[in-house]
Amino acid sequence: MRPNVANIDCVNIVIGAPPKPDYLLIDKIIISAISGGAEVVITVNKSDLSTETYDYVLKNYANSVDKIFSVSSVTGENIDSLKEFLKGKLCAFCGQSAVGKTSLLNKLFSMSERVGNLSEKTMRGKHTTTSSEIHFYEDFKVIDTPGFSANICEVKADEIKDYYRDFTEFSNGCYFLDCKHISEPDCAVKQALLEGKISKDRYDRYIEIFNERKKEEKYGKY
Ligand SMILES: Nc1nc2c(ncn2[C@@H]2O[C@H](COP(=O)(O)OP(=O)(O)OP(=O)(O)O)[C@@H](O)[C@H]2O)c(=O)[nH]1
Ligand SMILES: [Mg+2]
Ligand SMILES: [Zn+2]
Repeated sequence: MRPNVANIDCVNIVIGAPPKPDYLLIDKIIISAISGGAEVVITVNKSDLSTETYDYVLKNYANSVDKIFSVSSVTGENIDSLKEFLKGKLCAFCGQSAVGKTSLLNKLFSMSERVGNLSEKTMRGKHTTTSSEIHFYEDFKVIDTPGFSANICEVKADEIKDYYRDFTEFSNGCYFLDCKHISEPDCAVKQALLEGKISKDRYDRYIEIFNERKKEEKYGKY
């Protein structure tokens, strides 16, 4: 998968607005990470600029990932808690270009890897880090990866639902054992959605990813 990483304990999805978060990509990374047996955390960087993104992530992802951090590589806010969490694990930092993956690693481990700029016109990153690199520091093993936007979800459409922890806490109540929570009757996940217990954004993107994967399974990826 792109970027190429293997045998990791943990995936740290870094978000940092700007650039505008691509939640579809984030949901795909979560599916890949959980299906691969890795722990998954979201680190919302750039807390010095705004807390809006962090508020959204808390509201929509609290039941979907193992942990959520709000940090700033500029002010150093919560860098210590993130560091404590990373201890003893092999953790890959991933996410869009220019969210601050390399900046965070520099702050965490006093490194001086090259960081990039936001392109002013598009407010998107320019892929400053170009290949995955592993760094070792005492009890820490971290992988910096290039920002990416490729389709990284390789899970079969019908199995994607198993990697939505926010759904699986309700799916015992579905009438059908293999309910995909789309058009089946007596679906406890859709009921929870109606009651506001599941994020509508997460559910809508689930349908989008499901349909995308179905299409790929039928016609191939490209
Ligand atoms: N305000 C603010 N800016 C930050 C913070 N962290 C990083 N930046 C800025 O965000 C831009 C991108 O940082 P990088 O660390 O290069 O981002 P990256 O995720 O490694 O990007 P790629 O290597 O392209 O994938 C730089 O201009 C940083 O100075 C932060 O906590 N606050
Ligand atoms: Mg980088
Ligand atoms: Zn269901």
